[in-house]
Amino acid sequence: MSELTTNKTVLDWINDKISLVKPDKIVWIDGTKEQVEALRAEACSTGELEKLNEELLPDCYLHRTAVNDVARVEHRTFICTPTKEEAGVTNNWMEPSQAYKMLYDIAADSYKGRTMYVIPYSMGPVGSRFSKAGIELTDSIYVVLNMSIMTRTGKAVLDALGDSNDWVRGLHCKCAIDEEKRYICQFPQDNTIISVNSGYGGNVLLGKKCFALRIASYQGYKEGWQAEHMLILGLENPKGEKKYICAAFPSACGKTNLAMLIPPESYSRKGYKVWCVGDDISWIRKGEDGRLYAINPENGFFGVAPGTNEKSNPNALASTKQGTIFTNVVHNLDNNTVWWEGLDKNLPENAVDWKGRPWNGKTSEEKGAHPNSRFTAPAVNCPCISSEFENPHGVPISAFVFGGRRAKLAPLVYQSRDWAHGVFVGSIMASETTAAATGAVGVVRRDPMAMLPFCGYNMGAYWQHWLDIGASLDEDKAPKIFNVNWFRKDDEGNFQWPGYGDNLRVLDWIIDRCEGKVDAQETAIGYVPYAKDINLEGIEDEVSVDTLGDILSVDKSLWKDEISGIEEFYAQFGKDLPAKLSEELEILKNNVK
Ligand code: OXD
Ligand code: MN
Repeated sequence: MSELTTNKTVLDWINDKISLVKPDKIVWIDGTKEQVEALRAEACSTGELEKLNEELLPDCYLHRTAVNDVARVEHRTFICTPTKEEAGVTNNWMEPSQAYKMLYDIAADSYKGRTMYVIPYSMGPVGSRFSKAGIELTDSIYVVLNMSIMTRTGKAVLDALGDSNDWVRGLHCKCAIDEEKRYICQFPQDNTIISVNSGYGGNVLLGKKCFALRIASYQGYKEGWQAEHMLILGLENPKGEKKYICAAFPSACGKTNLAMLIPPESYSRKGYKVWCVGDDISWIRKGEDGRLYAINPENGFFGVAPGTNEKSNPNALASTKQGTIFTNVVHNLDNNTVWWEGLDKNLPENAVDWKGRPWNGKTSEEKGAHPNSRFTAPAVNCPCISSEFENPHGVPISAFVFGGRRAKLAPLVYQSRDWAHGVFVGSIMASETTAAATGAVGVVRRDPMAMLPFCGYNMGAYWQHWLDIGASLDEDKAPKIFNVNWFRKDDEGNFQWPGYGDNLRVLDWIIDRCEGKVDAQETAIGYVPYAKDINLEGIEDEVSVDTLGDILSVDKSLWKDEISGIEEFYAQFGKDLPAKLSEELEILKNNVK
């Protein structure tokens, strides 16, 4: 098949990679349905995909990865900048020429006997001023089909790119899926990503974490915008007014659930609605009116399957009913559908587990789906997808929300005093580990802005970038910054807040604060709601006014302990820590005295 562009920078780079990996055949992905269909058929003929029940799950497929290749590999992820300083203390670093040599040695001849797929893709709607193009070369049809869901692909992307050199190079080689030679390397200065020896989504769908966060965060730093690990949701009130919130949480805090929240009955009855613009990544820029606008650069959801069900997230579940690729879930042979732990009580008995072994949900001791099994679902399937999803200008942001899992420390919600304090609040974000994640429960993991594994440059410079963005905004136009904690526990270890849809009650207060409609009490850590201002209509039996008072309380003695943790965390940044953040820490210290 012939080349789809005359862009010399594109063709030269591809030719160079062809002579490195030596494919038997080259296929350009043109973005047509016919090509996707043909590739699906080919993947089914080799067993790479299995077609699921066409009536129950039309156009849906199942894939299993190698058992040693089921998650992102942070310890094998590198930021390859000329100096270690540019990558900063929170990233693994490799010197670029050394990294290229190592990767090219691994990649050399690795496409022999295989096909090279050339995927032109756009992060963001094609033609939007927010959007950026990428080209991923891969030897995996699974990658092509996932990228076709997660991004906008095909000739239109190349047409929009024209002969520009502003595009991100991505080379993916499956090689032998050897975990000892698995590397995910980002070269921010070269707009380049190289991923070898993996076939798992987060390592190989190069548009997502590698480009839209690691490379893009660096592009944003250089070009005056932001790439953040944030969902975007729109909250519509009964008057039809929509306000948009961007929110960042570490993994296992329910980000996809919040992005697709179903309002409680007492709210939906009055006409409140929640619209999903994105569930994982935001690209944010200043608009002509001086406000910040955000787009979701993705085109689909790469969600964790286990725990997704009719109650936890009916919108996500509905999104998976068509055109979806399931990875490492249970294959129910009775009706040729899929299942995972936490889907429903109908445990399949005649099934195949994620490792491809016969599995009986009623008798097996082992889990059937991998805990990190995934669905790759088109965003258009989502019943609550926002009408602004494709808006090339993005949506105006009223509030940034940070959060984590803290049993006692952080109140249900608090607002920062101002932008710089808000950046401090984001920088000290942390979550306590759950039993499911590791053996050790309650260990505090710092994950500033949920960007620890995704910031493509020095975290200190990233914080300074946040501070600089704030300084460039008029105060009345800058989004307000909040922190939430859905996970407060009583002394018996029970969650005190119902979470899920009821989190809307907190978002409602946040929007009221943004509009200056409600007072708050100033505490040592920021503004906390008066209990009377959190609407408990319909959950008075579940959450008493006393309980609400409890989860809104700020315990200064706990914050004193927290300060030691923050100091220890900050210490590693040395001179890279912005002075403003040290000042904010001093203010907090004084406030909790
Ligand atoms: C994700 C993650 O998969 O943050 O989105 O790990
Ligand atoms: Mn994520």
